[in-house]
Amino acid sequence: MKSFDALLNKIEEYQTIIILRHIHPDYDALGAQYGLARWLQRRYPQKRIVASGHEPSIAPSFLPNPEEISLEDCVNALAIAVDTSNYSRIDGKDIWDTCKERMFFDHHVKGDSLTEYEYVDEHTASCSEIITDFIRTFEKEPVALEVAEPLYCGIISDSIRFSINTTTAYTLKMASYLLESQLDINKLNNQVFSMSVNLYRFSNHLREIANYDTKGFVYAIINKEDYVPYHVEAGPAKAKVNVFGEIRGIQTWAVFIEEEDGVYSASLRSHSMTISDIANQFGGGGHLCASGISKLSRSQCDEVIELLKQRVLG
Ligand SMILES: [Mn+2]
Repeated sequence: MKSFDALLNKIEEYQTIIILRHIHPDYDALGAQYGLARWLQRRYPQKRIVASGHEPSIAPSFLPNPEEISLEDCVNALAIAVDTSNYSRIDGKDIWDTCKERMFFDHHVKGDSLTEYEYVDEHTASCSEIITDFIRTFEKEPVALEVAEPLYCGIISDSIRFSINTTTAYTLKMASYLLESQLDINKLNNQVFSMSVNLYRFSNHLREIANYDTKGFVYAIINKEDYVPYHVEAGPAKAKVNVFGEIRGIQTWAVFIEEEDGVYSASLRSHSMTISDIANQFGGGGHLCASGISKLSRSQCDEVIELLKQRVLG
């Protein structure tokens, strides 16, 4: 792991710097990406700083879609990936592969060793707070609003409004620093946590189809016919896993969503019990108490459910 000084020195060597995020970007990935890109653009107006990737960004009213860059322009550039240290999860692997050197900032359980220019702290609630700390190290004044807003959204999104046990004094210190930029907290909370009527109604349906038979454990199998009628996408539908965390006495909860015919992806959550090892057994990963798995068959979903059940029943 490199110091922030060493990482900034490396950035300063390059004229073109391309910042990438993970596939299916969430607010933390986007917050870290745009927060870092906008800060670098302001600090080094003579450099070309590009926030890139191939998938559209969520909430396009708030953040722009990624900028396309030709691979020719990547040859002498530095690539920086945020919110992932797994090669397979980078949105823009062609860009990453083509760039001259690579760097990443992440807060997941460490994945691949992609480059020596890395900063990984799996004990932070969000990658956005790492980027905030990085910026704060070199910045005496509060940052511009356009830098602070995406970073703050990333922090409140991954820490679920400072409510899960990954939230630390460090998280709040970083948020406090961003607040010096005169953020509109209410506006940003609405931006991240409000939802369409369709998604709201889907989340009610999700509560209805869930299985509550095991004390302390709730799960739902979401088939296409459960979310397609609500006109919601699989990604936002799966993210509604969080509704089960509100149940008193719940320890572990999970959703399994059908993405293609017969192929499911899962989100596993717990308040404090480690569940990432179960995700690892099926090729998934993430955080100790918040993990994901992709490409599960329907019968593998049952296997995961059984393991979670056993974990809860101890
Ligand atoms: Mn994250």
